[in-house]
Formats: sequence, structure tokens, C-alpha cells
Amino acid sequence: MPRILLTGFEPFGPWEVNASWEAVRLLTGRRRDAEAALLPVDHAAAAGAVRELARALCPGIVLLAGLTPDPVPRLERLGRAGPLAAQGGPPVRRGRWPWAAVRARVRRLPLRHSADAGGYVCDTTYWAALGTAVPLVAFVHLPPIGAPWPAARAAAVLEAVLEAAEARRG
Ligand code: PCA
Repeated sequence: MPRILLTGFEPFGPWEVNASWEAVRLLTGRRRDAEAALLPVDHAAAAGAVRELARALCPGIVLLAGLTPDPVPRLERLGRAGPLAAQGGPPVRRGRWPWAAVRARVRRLPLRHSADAGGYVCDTTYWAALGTAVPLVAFVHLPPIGAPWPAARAAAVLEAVLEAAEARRG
């Protein structure tokens, strides 16, 4: 069983590639203990997929990633139900991650801690993942793939965030 589930999203809007999936694929290729899942950009479908993956794989860690036009990656600390509020549960859930350990680890890479995951599918998918029993769950928003952010650098951000949680688990 993989200990770690990494998720990225399909392309959407004006983007022909989604940086999150490119980074997740690269990182998963380097690890034996991780499984990658590609999520659809649809509130209900992505939430359903992430719940089903958590149930089927029972990972100890879920790190979700998505694309944002921001120039700097963001570590999201809150997930909101938004249009999925009718599914029940609290409207806002807190991410479960050793936040301070992340700061120590990514010192050489730009990363902002954020309390607003944007209100779109990333936000609701994070909220759904936080409704599962998985002990460690966080979300990283990555900039579009381009000159300052080739896929390898985006993957390095994800890896540093992931390593902070792994160090915690020992
Ligand atoms: N970004 C969108 C949805 C999928 C993705 O990669 C978001 O920020 O909600």
C-alpha cells in the first residue's frame, strides 16, 4: 500500500498543461511509496475521487496540488466547502501538516503560507480531503509552468513540503 497519495488536476481554463500534474508526476516517479492521482476540475467529481482514493489506499499522507496564476507557490492552510456545503460538515476545515517544519525546509524556495485557497475546485477538493481520516493533509498551489517555474522546480517545492511531513512521521 502506498503511504503517500499525491494529486494534481487536469488542465482547465486557458492552461494547456496543469503545473500540478506535471510536478506530481515527476515527484511520484522518484518515489516507491507514493501514488499519483489526476483529478477532474469539477467540484463534486474531484471531491468524490479524493474520498474514494483515501478509502481505498488508506494513505498516511495526502498532498494535493493545483495550479494558480500567482507567481509564487502557496501552501494552503484552509479548505472551504463552498458549493459542496450541502454535503454537510463544517464550512471550513484546517489543513493538518507540520507548518513550521515546512518553513524550515523550503528556505531556499519561495513559498507563501495562505489562508485562502481561492474558492474554486482546489478549495473544495482540499475541504473534501480534510473530511477523511487521513492524518496528514495539505494543499500546494503552484504557478504555471514557464521560465521561472519549470516542472522540476515546481516538483522540488512539493518535495520539500512532503519531506516536512515525512520527517514528522519518522
Ligand atoms: N486550479 C484550480 C482548480 C484546478 C487547478 O489546478 C483552483 O485553484 O481551484
